[in-house]
Amino acid sequence: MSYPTYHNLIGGQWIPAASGKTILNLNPADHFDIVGAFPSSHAEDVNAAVAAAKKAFNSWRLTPAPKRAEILLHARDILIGNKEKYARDMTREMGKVLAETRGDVQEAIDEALYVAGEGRRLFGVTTPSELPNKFAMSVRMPVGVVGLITPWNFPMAIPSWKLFPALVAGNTCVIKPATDTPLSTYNLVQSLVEAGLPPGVVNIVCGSGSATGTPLIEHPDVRAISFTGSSSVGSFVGQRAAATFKPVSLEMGGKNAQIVLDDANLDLALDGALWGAFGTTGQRCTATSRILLQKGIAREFTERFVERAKKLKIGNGLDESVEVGPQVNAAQIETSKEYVEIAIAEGAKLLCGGHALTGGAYAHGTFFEPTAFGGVTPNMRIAREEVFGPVVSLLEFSTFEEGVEIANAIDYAPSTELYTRNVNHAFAAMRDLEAGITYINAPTIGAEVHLPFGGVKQTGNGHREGLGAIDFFTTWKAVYVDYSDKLQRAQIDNAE
Ligand code: UN1
Repeated sequence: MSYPTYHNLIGGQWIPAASGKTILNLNPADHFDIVGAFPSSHAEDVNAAVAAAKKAFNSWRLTPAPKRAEILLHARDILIGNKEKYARDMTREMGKVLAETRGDVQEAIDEALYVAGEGRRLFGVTTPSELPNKFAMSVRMPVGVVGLITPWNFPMAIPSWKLFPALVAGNTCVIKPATDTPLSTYNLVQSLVEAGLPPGVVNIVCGSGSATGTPLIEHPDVRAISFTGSSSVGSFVGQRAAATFKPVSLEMGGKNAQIVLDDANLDLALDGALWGAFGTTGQRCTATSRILLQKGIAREFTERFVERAKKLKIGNGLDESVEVGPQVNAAQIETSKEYVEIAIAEGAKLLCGGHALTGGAYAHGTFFEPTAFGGVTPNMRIAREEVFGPVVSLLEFSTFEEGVEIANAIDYAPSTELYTRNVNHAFAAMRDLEAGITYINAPTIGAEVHLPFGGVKQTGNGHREGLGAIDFFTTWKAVYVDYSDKLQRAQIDNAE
């Protein structure tokens, strides 16, 4: 089968990796469908990309921010025009169903509009000086060359969350997309190039985390790193970046809880649970992986949930009737299998699913059945560790307070939700659930681009995408202008 070969983007040129080697990008629904060959890059490719970004920084930082923002707006039009094509490309390389990949492209479209507005804001603050005839202000400055390392589960949205705010703030970028899904990053960057982005402002280097990501993190000319991925890799990224005192934004794992109280609208809670647990085949850091059921509704909810989970149509995401696509690769299938074994060994009850699908239409892909476990207790590993697959645990509790306590007794916390009709419990949950996001009567997935996105505890290190990204991609500079025409010594000449 013939397939296209892609190169790195360095200083506006498409250049093969110095190694001459490539990594194949396969369709997880059909491994005979090769999406393309992408460069297998190493330190020398990274060095060239960083040098190009450093060179471009000199003029990009001096381009007025409203002009930088206009390029984002043009890119947005190009994304809108190509939305269907880019969604299909994404389903082919990542597997999630078309409705979701359209949503992923839409998230980049939304991000472009939101962040372009920052081009005419990027507000700083002025404040009175303590001395007469002296003016004081705080202005946002770009950081410089930034390194962006992005995951495969939101192959266009997450790169856009990082690239667009970094660019509008005047930084230049080197992006390393996940090896499973580089094409969507190419499509995103192509939209910027067509919109008029100058050469070298965004550079793409493809390759593995160890060969490509590590030299990017360690490069002395890279001033900040933004990473989304697993907690184990994130811990490595944070430690390596700390060696050269680079600011690093980490967005990592989840074990998100949906709490359903006895007074909830059960139909709504069921819709939310199925979408939260099995949307994107469970491969979101915001996916619902624990459903906490108050005792009064636990039995009915469980029966109805399992009945509906069994009926979900699994298959190739390009088929519009399919509800659950494949997992992204064989390693993810192994993790799902491993956690099914762990849960059974711990005494949890397999309610549905539990197997990889291998025969017939599934023979050439990496498919896993929507899987639910009942009788799960909070201390079991299946209730504590991230699976990142279509595997959900059902737990029971008695009181609202106990539900919140179980939801909070976990190391990872991007997103939580509560289904209830009781306004007092809703407001208590908004205050007491430990998470970056709390939903009331809505699933754990579905964050909008203009709110802060990120988690607490081991999900992140305190930074936020969306509202908050500009804070990460700028650095404050204090500026004082003394127009007194004499030396004025702060803290001394004006002292009592
Ligand atoms: C992720 O899982 O890493 O809120 C991102 C959501 C999406 C983004 C998820 N808008 O589920």
